Amino acid sequence: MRIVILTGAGISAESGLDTFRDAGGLWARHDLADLATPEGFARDPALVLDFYNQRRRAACAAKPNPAHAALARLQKDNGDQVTLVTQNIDDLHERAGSDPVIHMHGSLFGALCGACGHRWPAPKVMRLADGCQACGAGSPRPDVVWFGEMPHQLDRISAALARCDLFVAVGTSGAVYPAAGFVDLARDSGAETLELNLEPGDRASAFDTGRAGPASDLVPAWVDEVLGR
Ligand code: BJW
Ligand code: ZN
Repeated sequence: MRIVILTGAGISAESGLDTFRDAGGLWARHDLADLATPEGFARDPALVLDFYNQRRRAACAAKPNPAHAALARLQKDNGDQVTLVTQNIDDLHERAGSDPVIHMHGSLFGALCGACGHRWPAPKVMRLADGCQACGAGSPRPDVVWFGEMPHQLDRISAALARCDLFVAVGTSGAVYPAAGFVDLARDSGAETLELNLEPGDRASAFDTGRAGPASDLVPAWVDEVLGR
C-alpha cells in the first residue's frame, strides 16, 4: 500500500514546540505579516532573525515524541512505499529516524541568501552581519517558505499523491495552501483519506475518516494497525 503522510505543527506540540493557530499559538502572539512574509523580513530583518533564532533554540531543546517515532517505524518497515511530507521546519522527524523527509516549508537549519539564492547550514544564532560566502551580501534569511513563496518539491509531492492508496494528515489545521489541498489531489487519484488531529481541522469534511485526539496516541495506534500488530 502506497501511503503519503502530511504532518503539521500538531505532531510536534507534545514535544513542547508551538503550533500556529491554536489559542496561545504563534499567530496569537505575533503578527504573521511581520514574521512570515518576504515583506515583513524586508521591513525588519533583525526581528525576523530573532524569531527564528528562538524557534531554532526551542527545536534543538525538544525531543521527538511517540508520534514521530511511530512514523519512522512505518517508514523503515515499508521502504519506499511511504512518502513523508512535513510542513514543519523542525528536525524531529529526522531525529526520530525518518528518512527521507520532504520539508515543503523549508528548515530552521538552513540559511539562504536573498540576493543570490546561495544556501548553507544555519549557525545556532543567525546574525544580520553574517555575509553570504558566494556573493558577499548581508542580511541572510532562514531557509523557510513564507506566504507568497513557492513551497519546495511540489512536483515530487504531486507525483506521490497521484499514485497513493492512502493519504494521512497529522496535526495540521488545513488553513494553509497548497498543503491544505493535498487531500483533494489524493481523493481525485482514488486514495482513501484519513485525518489524525486533536480536533477536526478546516478541511475535515474532505476526508473519508477522521480521528480526534493527541498525535502521540493516534499515530502509534494507526501505525500498529497498518503494520498488522
Ligand atoms: C494537534 C495537537 C496534538 C495541536 N496532536 N494535533 C489557495 C487558496 C487560498 C489561499 C492560497 C491558496 N494557495 C496559496 C494561497 C496563499 C497562501 C495561503 O495558504 N494562505 C492561507 C492563509 C489562505 N499560501 C502560500 O502563500 C504558500 N505558497 C504558495 O501557495 O505558493 C504558490 C505561489 C507563489 C507565488 C505566486 C503564486 C503562487 C506558502 C505558504 C507558506 C506557509 N508558511 C508558514 C511559515 C513557514 C516557516 C515557519 O514555520 O515559520 O508555514 S505559515 C505556518 O502555517 C507554517 C506552517 O507550516 C503552516 C501550516 O500550519 P500547521 O502546521 O497546520 O499548524 P496550525 O497551528 O495551523 O495547526 C496545528 C494543528 O494541530 C491544529 O489543527 C491543532 O488542532 C492540531 N494539534 N496539538 C495532534 N497534540
Ligand atoms: Zn549571496
